Amino acid sequence: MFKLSASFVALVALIPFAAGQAQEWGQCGGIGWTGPTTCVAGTSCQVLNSYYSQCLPGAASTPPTSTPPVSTPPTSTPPGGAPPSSATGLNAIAKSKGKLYFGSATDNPELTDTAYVKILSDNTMFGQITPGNSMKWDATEPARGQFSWTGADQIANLAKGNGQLLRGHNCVWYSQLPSWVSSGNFDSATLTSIIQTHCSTLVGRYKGEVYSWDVVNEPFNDDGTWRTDVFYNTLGTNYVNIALQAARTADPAAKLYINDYNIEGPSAKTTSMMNLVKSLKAANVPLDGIGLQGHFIVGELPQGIEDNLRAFTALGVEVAITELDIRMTLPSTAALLAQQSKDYQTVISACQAVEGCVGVTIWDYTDKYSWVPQTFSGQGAACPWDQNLVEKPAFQGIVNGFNS
Ligand code: 9MR
Repeated sequence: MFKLSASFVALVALIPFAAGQAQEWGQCGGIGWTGPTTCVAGTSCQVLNSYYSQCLPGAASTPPTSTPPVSTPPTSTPPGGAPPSSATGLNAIAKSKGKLYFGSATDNPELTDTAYVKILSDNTMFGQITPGNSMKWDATEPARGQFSWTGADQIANLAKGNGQLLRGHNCVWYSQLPSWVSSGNFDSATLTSIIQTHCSTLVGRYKGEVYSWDVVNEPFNDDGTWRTDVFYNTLGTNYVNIALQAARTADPAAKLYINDYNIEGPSAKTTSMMNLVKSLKAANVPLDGIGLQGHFIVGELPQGIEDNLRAFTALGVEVAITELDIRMTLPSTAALLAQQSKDYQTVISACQAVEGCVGVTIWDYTDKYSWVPQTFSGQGAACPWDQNLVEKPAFQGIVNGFNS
């Protein structure tokens, strides 16, 4: 049975209450929001989507509203529903088709590229951004108790200024983890405290600004066994619980996700992730979503993405495609680009078809700044925009996917 609608009912039953005034750029409403619903002078509360209203500079173009309509959670298009969108920006199209956002990852070094930033900042194109690196542990707590926010703040402020949702990425991950954590030989009580401090400080800093957090990233090996990192080796599976609890306390309104790759279709890893969702839900551990990263190869998509997304949502979580890119062996050819366009369309249409798939994030929008060539020798061209920031056939594939 499909259970997500029950959780939406629970969500919309939460009645927001006023608690002072939100600051400029602060959140002022949205499903599940329990903070302030009015804005400081000179700003007005604008509904960006059903989950997020924000205090934006200037007077309201529509009457200030404390909360968005809560009776219409994001849903996919009903069968035979909305006609193809005439909007041209991918986020505008996604929203017109009932999704919460279409977004992109970005990274700090790229933000000096004005042509790049201009496209990234167009919130009809991208309604959400994810920092590719600057909220990770090595960037935010490079030494124990010493927090560093320069890069993370830059991207959080960019999202605010652009009126874009922010996905936080991430609290606990085996990679880009400073050696003071991975090689500290801490006992379980100390490592618990270290996780709690890190997650609550990180999530707390952006309280009210983040739509969803990848609280735990990549906990499983591809064979479905737990990844034996310092967290698992010291605390067993309980580290997941510890991180999620700390994040919930630090920002009760943020959606808390576990995020992984190779869980987009049926696999041993997918089964393990579904079992984890079930056990966390059964234990009342706070968990709202599963992120399916979506790092794919042209012509090699897993079968059954739509059914798989639906199977996750049936466990009572929302889902999102969080890091989509579809790489190829270089050089790119017309045939490869055409197949890539079809593959983007397949992934987007799977999310479009599933109630509870809230949005799609591409892992940067341009080949100019993709992570792929540095990691996979001889491969690349994975993004919908090319090296020169020109849209590729994949762009139309995304449009077609939302219109399917
Ligand atoms: O895009 C990120 C890249 O710049 C980093 O070098 C890399 C290091 O691990 O991480 C990349 O992002 C990863 C993300 O955080 C988690 N899923 C896989 C992504 C691609 O490696």
